[in-house]
Amino acid sequence: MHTEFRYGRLKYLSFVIIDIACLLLANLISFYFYAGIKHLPYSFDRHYNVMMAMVAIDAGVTIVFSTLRRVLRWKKERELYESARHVFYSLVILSVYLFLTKSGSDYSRVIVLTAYAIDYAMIWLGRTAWRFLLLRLHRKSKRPTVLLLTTDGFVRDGIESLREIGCDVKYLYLLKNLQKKEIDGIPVIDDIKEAASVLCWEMIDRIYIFGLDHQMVPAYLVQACKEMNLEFELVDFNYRVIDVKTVQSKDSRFGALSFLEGKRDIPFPIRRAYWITETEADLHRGFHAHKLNCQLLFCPHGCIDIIVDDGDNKRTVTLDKPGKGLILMPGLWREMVWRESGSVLCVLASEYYDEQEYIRDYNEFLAYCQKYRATVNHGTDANTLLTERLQHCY
Ligand code: T46
Repeated sequence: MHTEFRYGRLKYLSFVIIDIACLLLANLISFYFYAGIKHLPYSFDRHYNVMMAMVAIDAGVTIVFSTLRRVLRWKKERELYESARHVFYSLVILSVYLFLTKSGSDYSRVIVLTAYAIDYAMIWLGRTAWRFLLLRLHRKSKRPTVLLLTTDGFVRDGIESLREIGCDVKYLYLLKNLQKKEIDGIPVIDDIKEAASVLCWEMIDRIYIFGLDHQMVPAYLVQACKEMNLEFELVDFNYRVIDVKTVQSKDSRFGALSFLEGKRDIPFPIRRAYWITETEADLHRGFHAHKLNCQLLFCPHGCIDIIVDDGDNKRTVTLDKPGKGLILMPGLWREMVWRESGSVLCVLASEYYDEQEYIRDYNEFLAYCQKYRATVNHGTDANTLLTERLQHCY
């Protein structure tokens, strides 16, 4: 609840006040129906204590059972469910309270039950109407506001790519944050629950993923987005050359040490590592694409060309030093050409070896690209094959 409150203080409080106002009004209506207008003050005086208990319980239920979590963005069916949950818990707690204080017989049960029944209808209507109003009043900026989900290694590229497509990056969520509070003036959120609260209460328009395998998207956020009817979007990313951090020893006899860190440099879970050795110059390998497998290639010794083909364009990346890496996301045809004999190719992969997941026929690969370009329509900047994989998030 505190994260909800932190990012939407006034909005959150306004919902609490509406709930309490609905409850008080429901009680008055219930007195009226039960005792009639003449006896209203009398019924009111008699029920004052229990009504105050109901108000206290109402506020307590909101806090303890988080019945307002994501209220601003949730769907209509969820409104019905959460309102029912709220009233049900309140009723149960009130019954226990009356039972323990042995004061149940002091109040009319019909009034209490009718009040809760009316309260259910009223908070449902009240929350819906208030939410509608708040969303209407929310002034949309010309550029869509975005929460960007990425890794440390890609954050600047991600911000840049989003700016290029006209988005305003309001918050960052990094898979492994190096205790940075902000990057380029954009606040970094540490906690996944806070990220979900920001999306809700600050009414962020979109959530973008830059360069992550779908398995790296936190399940909590996937669930939260589902609840808020918000879909993940992608900024284009199908391959990327990265700098592998390298520590060069002062004394040249000690050589150099290069290292890669999961979640920071590698945007997918590592399930497999393999390396290709004992090679001759001008060796050609590869000639396939992957449907799921994400990989990071590097050459700690020698020189190897990697020809990357996305079905439309071919690019060559030369891995000629240990401090250079190439990330290949699925849906890319690759060919490796050994420029020097004895060159070593090392690969970190997101999937276990599975021949079914390879596409080894080039025409089949082109048809595969074509199929997704034709069927997936998910924003102009998103790579269609990546988008397809992102469906796994849901
Ligand atoms: C890729 C490039 C960069 C296994 O049994 N387990 C494994 O983990 C791998 C990678 C391969 N194999 C077997 C399958 C074949 O019988 O090793 C044999 C050679 O495999 P392949 O012809 O696929 O090797 P390359 O060099 O063409 O491709 C490899 C990877 O397979 C591929 O994923 O992207 O390196």
